[in-house]
Amino acid sequence: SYMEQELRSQPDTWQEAARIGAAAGPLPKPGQRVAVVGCGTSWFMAQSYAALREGAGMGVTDPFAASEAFLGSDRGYDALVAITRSGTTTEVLRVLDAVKGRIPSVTIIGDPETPAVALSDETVALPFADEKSVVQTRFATTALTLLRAHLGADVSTAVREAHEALSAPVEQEWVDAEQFSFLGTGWTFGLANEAALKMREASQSWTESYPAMEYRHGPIAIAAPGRVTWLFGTAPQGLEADVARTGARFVCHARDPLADLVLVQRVALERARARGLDPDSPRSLTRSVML
Ligand code: F1P
Repeated sequence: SYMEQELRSQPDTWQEAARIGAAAGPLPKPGQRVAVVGCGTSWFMAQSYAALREGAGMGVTDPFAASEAFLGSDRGYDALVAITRSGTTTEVLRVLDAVKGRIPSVTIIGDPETPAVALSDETVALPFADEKSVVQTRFATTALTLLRAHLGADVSTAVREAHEALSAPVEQEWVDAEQFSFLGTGWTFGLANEAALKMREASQSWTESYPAMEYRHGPIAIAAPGRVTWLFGTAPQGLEADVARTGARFVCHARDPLADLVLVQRVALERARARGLDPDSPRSLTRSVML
């Protein structure tokens, strides 16, 4: 499948992104107030980038689902970043139209020849990470890798551990599980949202996602034997024991969280196969969602 080919190429496209990320001129400068928008997977990458940029002390960075962006008020943003693989997503185009003349700098991360780019000032293109599949894998993670590199992170560990995630076993318990809850904190909350979406899109799986400590405030009520609680990053104290008491399987790997997302993409693929689904033709989805 395209999905498998594309997800397997991620370590290479990440390496390429790391090379160009540090010098990507059109991205926001330190100190600027930034809004980041996208839909679906691209929104979740916006969430991760926003947490990373604020965490790096680069300035206020607010992520929005493009459909729910700040349009009614002027919040004084210096720059807008829109993440969009297709460059044709209706809600993204509406934001770009609405901020014209109100936000001084608008940058698209995506394809260079699209309606989105026509409505923006600058583009960061990732042609080597474009995809044929409906379900996004490498475009999103490569965009986030570029952004990590631009924020000064050394992504060589992520690249190495993505290789390792591609050869790690996909456990039968994950293929058979009835339900998954994905958890994260800070920038890995966006990855948890993305992991949950990947499993829904590719394999019709029942999944949920929460900030790690929010999970204890209600959602843990559905944790039970035969279900999986999968945490990206470092486990907050006490969480593993709480999950263990429910009988759910607790999963938390000591690898770069973005590399661990690669393993979840493989779980989604294996679950699709086990159910006789074609991951390249997800139910009710199209490659770009337009009105
Ligand atoms: C984003 C998106 C995907 C989703 C589906 C439809 O599109 O919503 O996240 O998985 O494939 O498109 P884009 O704006 O990044 O092209």
